[in-house]
Amino acid sequence: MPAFPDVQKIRYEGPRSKNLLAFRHYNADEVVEGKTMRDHLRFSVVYWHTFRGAGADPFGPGCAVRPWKLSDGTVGDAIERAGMAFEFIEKLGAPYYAFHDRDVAPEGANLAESNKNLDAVAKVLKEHQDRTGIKLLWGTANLFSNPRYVHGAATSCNADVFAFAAAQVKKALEVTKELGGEGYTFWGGREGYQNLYNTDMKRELDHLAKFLHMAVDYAKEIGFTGQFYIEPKPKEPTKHQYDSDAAACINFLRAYGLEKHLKLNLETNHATLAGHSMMHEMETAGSQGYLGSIDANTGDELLGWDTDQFPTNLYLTTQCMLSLMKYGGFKTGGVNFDAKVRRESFEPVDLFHAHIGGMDAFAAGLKIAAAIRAEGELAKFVQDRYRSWDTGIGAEIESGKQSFKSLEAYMLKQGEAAACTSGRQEMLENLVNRYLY
Ligand code: XLS
Ligand code: NI
Ligand code: NI
Repeated sequence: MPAFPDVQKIRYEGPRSKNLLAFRHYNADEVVEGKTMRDHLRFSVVYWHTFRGAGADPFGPGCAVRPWKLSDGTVGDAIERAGMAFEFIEKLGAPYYAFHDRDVAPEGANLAESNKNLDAVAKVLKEHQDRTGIKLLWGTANLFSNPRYVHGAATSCNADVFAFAAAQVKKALEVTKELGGEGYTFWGGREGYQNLYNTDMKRELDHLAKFLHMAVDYAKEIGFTGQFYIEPKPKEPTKHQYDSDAAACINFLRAYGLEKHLKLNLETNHATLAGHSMMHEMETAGSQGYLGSIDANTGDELLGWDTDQFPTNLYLTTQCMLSLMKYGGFKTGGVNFDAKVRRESFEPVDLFHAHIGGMDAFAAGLKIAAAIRAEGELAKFVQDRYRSWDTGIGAEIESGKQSFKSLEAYMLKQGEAAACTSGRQEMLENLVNRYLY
């Protein structure tokens, strides 16, 4: 039985369309800068919010109406839900999806049972993938919901919990490989602290690194060649998450010899929780060669927690696409909608409206960014701003031909630095606006 009998395949109808169940900007086959929109954006639907989220908040349970069972239920329920999930993704026309082990299959009474459940559902997922051509962007393991993870997983004070988490990730890696997953993400669910009086931070960080090394080793052993990602987030659920932002993650990876094995999966709402813009996080990662994938969503500026809303802001998507294209686009990652509909949007069709809006906002962002890049004014301004480094003293500093001593001699002769020019922030903001309307 179809889950969405009233919704047909979502089509591109162009910017003038008034059909709210059609794309106005996302035209999968349209070529932008020599690549189709499909290949630029690599949209992905998340299993957790979209097929398991009921809309609960701290004041009450969720009230989402879904054609599938939202609670864990049996393996049979999970298999039925998988069919409906693929119906949704196929009608939406997203080429990818992503999941945690426990999103797709119910946890059993013990590890062996949980693994068996996962295998049974993975078999069905594989069939749906083969039938529809929808691919797995990345897999991951839920190392934060079960009470055993109360003090974290890889950073738990309890070594047995570390061992359980390792076994769970081992299995999740095998399943991800089996399903042809193009990546595997580590989000440090409860890897952080609530209170430093009871925390040995150094030991916890050492353990986290050990855990990631074990994952890398095991991937090699089984021939899983997908990209590993670490997903920065500064807080929630813990007061301080160790993977707090892009810069902290890159430092951690380099400090523990993991820099060749992981890239970052950046999320907009996590960036804002860290006091950064998404563009800041993308520039931080991109400039250091760590830009892997993005979890597309947005927060609410009046609420201030990880509300994971669908992105509709064209400034945000334009900035994301400008940064992404500057660093050469996705190699393995994609635009993954780690986003959920509001508790009040409880009808099944709201899932379509939410994803259509997010996809259209990113497609428009892509076109706007491409237009800005084609004109080249912004890039030229930046190039010009640094022109003192292209020749003369600047070029000599960059190429290592100068020292403090020689620079003192140079300045003693000059007497004063050449005059600075305006940063022209307002002019550039106006320039960007020109492409938006
Ligand atoms: C939570 C994270 C999570 C990861 C996957 O805030 O965004 O959903 O993306 O574990
Ligand atoms: Ni995320
Ligand atoms: Ni989040």
